[in-house]
Amino acid sequence: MNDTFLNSANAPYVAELYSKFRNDPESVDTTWKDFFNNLNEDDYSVLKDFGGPEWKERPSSIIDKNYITKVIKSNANYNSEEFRISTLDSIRALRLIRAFRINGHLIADLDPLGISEREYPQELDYKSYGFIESDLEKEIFIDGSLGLEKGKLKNIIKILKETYSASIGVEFLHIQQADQKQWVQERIEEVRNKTNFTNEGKKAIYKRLVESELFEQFLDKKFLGTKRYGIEGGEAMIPGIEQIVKQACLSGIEDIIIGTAHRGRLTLLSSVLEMPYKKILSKFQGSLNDPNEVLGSGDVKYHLGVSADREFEKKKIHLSLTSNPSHLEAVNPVVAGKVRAKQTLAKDKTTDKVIGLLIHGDAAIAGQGVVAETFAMSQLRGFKTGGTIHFVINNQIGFTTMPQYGRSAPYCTEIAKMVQAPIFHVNGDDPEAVVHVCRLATEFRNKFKVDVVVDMFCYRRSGHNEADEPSFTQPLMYKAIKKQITTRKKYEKKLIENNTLSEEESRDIVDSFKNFLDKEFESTKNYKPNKVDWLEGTWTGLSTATFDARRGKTSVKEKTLTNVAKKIHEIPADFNAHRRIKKIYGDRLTSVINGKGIDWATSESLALATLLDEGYGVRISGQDVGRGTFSHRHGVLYDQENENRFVPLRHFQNKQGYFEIIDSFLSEFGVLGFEYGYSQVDPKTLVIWEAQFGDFANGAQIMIDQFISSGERKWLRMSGLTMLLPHGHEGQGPEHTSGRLERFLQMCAEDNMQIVNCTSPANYFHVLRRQLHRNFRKPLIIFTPKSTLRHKSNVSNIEDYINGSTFHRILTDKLSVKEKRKNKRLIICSGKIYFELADHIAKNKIKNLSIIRLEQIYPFPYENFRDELKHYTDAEIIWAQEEPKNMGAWGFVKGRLESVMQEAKVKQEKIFYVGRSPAASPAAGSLERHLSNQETIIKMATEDSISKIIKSWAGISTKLKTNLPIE
Ligand SMILES: Cc1ncc(C[n+]2csc(CCOP(=O)(O)OP(=O)(O)O)c2C)c(N)n1
Repeated sequence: MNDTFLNSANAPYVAELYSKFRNDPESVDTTWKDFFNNLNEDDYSVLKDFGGPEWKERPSSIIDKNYITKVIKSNANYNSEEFRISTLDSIRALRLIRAFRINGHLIADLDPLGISEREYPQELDYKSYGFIESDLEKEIFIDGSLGLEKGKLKNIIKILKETYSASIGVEFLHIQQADQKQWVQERIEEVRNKTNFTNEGKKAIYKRLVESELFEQFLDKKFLGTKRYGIEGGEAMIPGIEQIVKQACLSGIEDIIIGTAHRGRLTLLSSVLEMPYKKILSKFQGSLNDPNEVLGSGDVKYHLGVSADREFEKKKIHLSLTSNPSHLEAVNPVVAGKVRAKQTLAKDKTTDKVIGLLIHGDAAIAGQGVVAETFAMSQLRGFKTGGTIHFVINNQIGFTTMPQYGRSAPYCTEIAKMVQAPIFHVNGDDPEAVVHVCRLATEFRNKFKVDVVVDMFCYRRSGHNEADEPSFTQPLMYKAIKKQITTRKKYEKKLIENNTLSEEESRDIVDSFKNFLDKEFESTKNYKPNKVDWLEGTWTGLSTATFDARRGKTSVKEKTLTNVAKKIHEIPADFNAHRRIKKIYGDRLTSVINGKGIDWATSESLALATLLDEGYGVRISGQDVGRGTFSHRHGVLYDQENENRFVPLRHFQNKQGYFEIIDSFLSEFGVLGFEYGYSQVDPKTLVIWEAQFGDFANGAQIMIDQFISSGERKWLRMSGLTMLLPHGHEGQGPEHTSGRLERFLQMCAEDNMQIVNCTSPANYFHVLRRQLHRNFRKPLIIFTPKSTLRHKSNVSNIEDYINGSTFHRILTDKLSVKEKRKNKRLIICSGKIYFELADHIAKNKIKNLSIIRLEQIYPFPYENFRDELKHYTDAEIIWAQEEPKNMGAWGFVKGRLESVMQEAKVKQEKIFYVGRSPAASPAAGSLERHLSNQETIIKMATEDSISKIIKSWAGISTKLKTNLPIE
């Protein structure tokens, strides 16, 4: 009888009949014709899958046409009514199976509280397919699906529920890659999505649960009301993460960089990173012995970064938990950047040695845009890391906001589908299931090198923090939570019931851990933390910054400069570069050889090439940086015949540092975070991020606030990240004008970063090289030119690059002291306006006037100014800027300059302002207005008397009908 029904041999027969029918309905027997005609669209697609899903390779015996014909000929029953009915049953059952694979997760038992209401989807009801109750006992052929040739309908449903709708719900059929889909399906169906743990394995899970539950309880008791964002209700995360670490280690991964949410961080530190309990406890007691506290301004306990070495079966793995700000999810791209840098340093091209692990909250992963940015970069050439493992502590609430008000999609993980990541939803009250999916997720990442997500449904036993009263806003949920037995106790009961654990044993485990905690608490009294470990590994040899001029040795030998220049401007003979680029490259090289007129872009490539020549690495990323937004860089050339790329700095000589130049995707927050992370791992690579226009850095403000400007103080982690922000008033309207210099300056304190606005290519050369030629690292923000990239005076000569030349924090006119003293007016300015002032002065032959350019605005060069201002004690001193008065450097420099003027004994007490009036928008919309304003500023600064300048301000104030000074 077997042969008469659908099986792997005759399934292709039906499929073939069907395809014949599709081509020509008359070509098949009339009863088959009726049969096919009566099927619906879904049935058709199942028919197409007969013999296995389309992605699966079929055994050759099945697709062998001769074999099929033989089988068919030897059996007359193929055309019988009985065969047709059994085929129809098979089609229905296979449709049901498919429905479970797609949507079985919708009825999975995911919520430990069981309070979320869900409808039973019709498509998961066997009756929707035309089966009736009595069919449950019917034997149905299912063509090898679920590993079965045939089975009773009720058994098929049972297997489906176990596999797709028990404690685990899997979303994977959105994946387009056939092999990935097949892998997930096979891995879960062959074991019914369950690992049969050994007794030892079960006890290990139990111990982790004990540790997390009891440690949090202990903290609660000892430090009542202190915020710690406990994991209670989501304890299964700990054995889950432990499994990820173990599996990763056993498969050869040597490093995991972890970014985590606030929730459960302390238990993660103690249990997975094995940070001594006494150390955590001493933090709670506010230990002042901790060098981390003494050097920096410190941070709260649940933000600190830590690293640890773990060992499994004699294999070692290094874990580093990245310090993070409170700003949820902001750490994600930082982790990705760190992973990429570690992979590069370890020459881990196949991404088999270093991985990223991100732990999220459910509200945060659904709400924060940076999550999408991090997924979006996960497979891009310049940013990919071979897949991140994501773990969501889905406690079904965000502070006081319920999921239905916190996201538009049914799951919080929907965003992961943008990269077709498989998503394993799992009930956090089934710790074995959590560990099982964590293993699958790790194996999946390691096999396919793409992102994967575990979404652990759990609950939050207390309020948002331990001092919060949750029933103000979620009274019903918290009634249910009060009644909820802990995950550990539930699991303990299960293990005792199935004789894995005796009651005595469990009591022993609990008691001995309690005693251990008591002892650890006791020993905090004598606890002395170890020295700060922040300058080890790749940071060895570096130290903290000093307060001298800190020039670094940045000049190079003339021979080196010209040699390097020749190599980086050489275009291979067989590469068809664009005609104009050949000319540009030729002109650049000539300028270096002649030692005259070296422009901005040439200077930049010389700075990078000389660093590479010295063995340092360089990485530049940002939108369209290869060519350069202003078509000035040409760091990547394209063959005009075949579009092949040629990156001159990448291979200009055999022995050189690693160079990457990456046209980033259209993100600022994510990319800047990534580059910051990269810079934290590798201090010997100059990491540069360039904004398309400076104003777009506002999209990355979170990175600037929480990491770049404050990271060293908060977490003692230095970064030499360099940001290039094109900035300047050029009549292009409010946007594209301002890199918001004022905001950066407002954040400057405690030597946290460097703000530079260079007006000479040589100074740009030195400031870039200086980043790696000192024994400390500081973020460097450079406000860069746009139209003045090509200004005739924005060029340097070779002597400014060689023979001990250095970066200059201020640039002064080349005048003798006598000439300086004679000058009646001194204009101090910063950036592009210098060229306009100098042009106007030259054109109009204006005499008795000097200009000082402030090239490094922070750290403010007090001493240089003091020494220089001594020559201008009788002069009128003006600050000129093109930005509106409430923007640019004015607010920052005014007080500083006045205090230096006082020190230099300058007669004038207050510095005069010449520039645009305060404005809401950075620049005027029309070009005419811009030009006329610009002209007024230039003329006022160079020609108008001081009394006229003062009057003009008074005029504005009258116009505004206010007596208040306009400041
Ligand atoms: C960007 C940002 N916005 C707001 C907050 C304040 N905040 C801290 S935790 C939290 C709720 C987070 O919910 P969820 O991600 O579900 O994690 P849970 O606290 O439930 O573990 C909020 C709104 C923050 N830290 N970061």
